[in-house]
Amino acid sequence: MDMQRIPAQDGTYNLQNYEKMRKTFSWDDMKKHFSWNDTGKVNMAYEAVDRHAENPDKKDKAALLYSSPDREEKVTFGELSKKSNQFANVLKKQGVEKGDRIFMFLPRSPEFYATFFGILKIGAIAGPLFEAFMEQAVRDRLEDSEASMLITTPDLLGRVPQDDLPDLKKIVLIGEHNETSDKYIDYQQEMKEASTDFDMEWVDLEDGMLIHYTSGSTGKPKGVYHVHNAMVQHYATAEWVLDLREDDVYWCTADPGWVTGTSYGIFAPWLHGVTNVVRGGRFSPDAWYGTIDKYNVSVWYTAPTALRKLVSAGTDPVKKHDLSSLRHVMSVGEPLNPEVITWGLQAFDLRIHDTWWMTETGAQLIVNLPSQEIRPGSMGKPIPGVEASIVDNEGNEVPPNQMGNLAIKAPWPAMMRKIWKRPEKYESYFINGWYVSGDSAYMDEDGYFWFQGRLDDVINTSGERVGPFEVESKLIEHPAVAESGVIGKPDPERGEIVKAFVTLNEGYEESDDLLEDIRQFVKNGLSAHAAPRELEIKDAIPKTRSGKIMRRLLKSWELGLPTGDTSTLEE
Ligand code: 6R9
Repeated sequence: MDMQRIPAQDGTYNLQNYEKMRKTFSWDDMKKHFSWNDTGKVNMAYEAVDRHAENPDKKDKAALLYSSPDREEKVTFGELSKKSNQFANVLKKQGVEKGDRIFMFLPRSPEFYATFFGILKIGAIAGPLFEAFMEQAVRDRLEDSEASMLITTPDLLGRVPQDDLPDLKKIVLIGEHNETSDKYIDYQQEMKEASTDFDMEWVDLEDGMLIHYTSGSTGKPKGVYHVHNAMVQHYATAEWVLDLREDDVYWCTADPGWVTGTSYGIFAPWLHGVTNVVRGGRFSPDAWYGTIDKYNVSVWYTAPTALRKLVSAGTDPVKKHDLSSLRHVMSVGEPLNPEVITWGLQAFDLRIHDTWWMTETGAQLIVNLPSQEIRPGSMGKPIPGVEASIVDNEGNEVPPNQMGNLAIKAPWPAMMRKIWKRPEKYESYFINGWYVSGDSAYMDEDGYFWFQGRLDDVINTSGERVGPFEVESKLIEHPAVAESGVIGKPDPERGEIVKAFVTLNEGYEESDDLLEDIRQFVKNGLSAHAAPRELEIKDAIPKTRSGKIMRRLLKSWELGLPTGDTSTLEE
């Protein structure tokens, strides 16, 4: 094991004494920071937006600094409060009620944030989708959630299923369009007519706020359900882990279709009234460094896949920009390679702080804090108020340095409260009082956690979770494909890539055109990140006697590893 250690950065931090805090902290202490602790009136939209809009010193402060290649905009807390009130009124006019699922299929834009908080203000549940989704991915999520309304743009409308979704009553269109049916609601028109005053729907801490769909190893994507109570942990981790201060300019590069883009791209900074940078458009090293330079970003939360691309672009683009505003850098989504940390020290003269958590956990759990030593390759230690451990398959803790299931003692404030409509799925995460993450890891003698891999077949490609089952299902919809098996194959830049094996139906011959056609079919049906980067034709797909695809065997073959126990392999 690499025993290189990087000492804490000099300076004072919001959380200076981790060990002491860990011993004395209780979540009840954190609740005192919220007005609902006294008033009993709860809504995330109040704590993240309206509270600042009501504060004369804060209302004209920039909440959002938005830029994309063709648009630039500043939105203050006061403006965001009014815009989201207007949208809440638009929803009210349509009869939207507390608990309804309102889905969002939008590019990153100022309208995203106004409509998002409008949804929360009326007590409905927001379901943000990745802009990159294609029709099948959008359909699966709208169908399962029984969403009654979708907010999208005319550009994306072509990927919205228009039939067989009986619950989907209305579609709000943001932008010029020619739709005439009363199924469509014109955003500009309705917003113009809507009042900027709205009576917030006060909800219970345990009421639903947000659903993020995520992939598992079997079945369709599952709806991970989060409640308003999660704010307690977003607030705490923004203070300790993001180390946010009043005058920070914060940039989280994640898309709000991903939990990082909501928990840390929306809630964490705004619960503290901190200015939040949002960038539309594609990744390029110049554009990213340019964003830090232009807005004087001081706290930056990004992902290994982007950092690895920055590393390969070298230090020349770094030198072209003034990055001296940066004070604190963090990463999430995949293992953070020690080389990337070493590079961060050279390029920015800063440590890059790895953080570990999941869609299901709602907020950061295991982290590297600025006041602590970093052991490159380690995810760090649990935040105060959270107990993490390594357990065996029966939920018994194992000694240090022994590999097992990375597990968290339930509950914690931001934990999912259900899997939408699948109680048995939700229950299956918990063993013996532990939430079992599906990751394997070990803990060293000093309490640092080290990630080892996924225990299931879920693929992590460029930080995006891809379920092999979804891709396999799509592949066999192609007329040429008889059977399919999908694995994650290690890749230096993307972490893993999606590799698919297929057998062909009678009458089809292998050709480059056919392979490309199958790839495109998945891309157009699901999304670009789910499309197999490698596709191989086989005579047969290995399966168990009960008919389950043996992905592990495909992977061993692919990597030239021993195949292990194949006793259940079908003849
Ligand atoms: C927030 C988020 C969760 C899975 C998780 C693990 C992987 C996340 C990581 C990490 C190693 C880290 N993962 N952070 N692996 N080191 N710091 O990523 O949510 O998309 O649900 O993914 O991602 O495998 O189980 P989500």
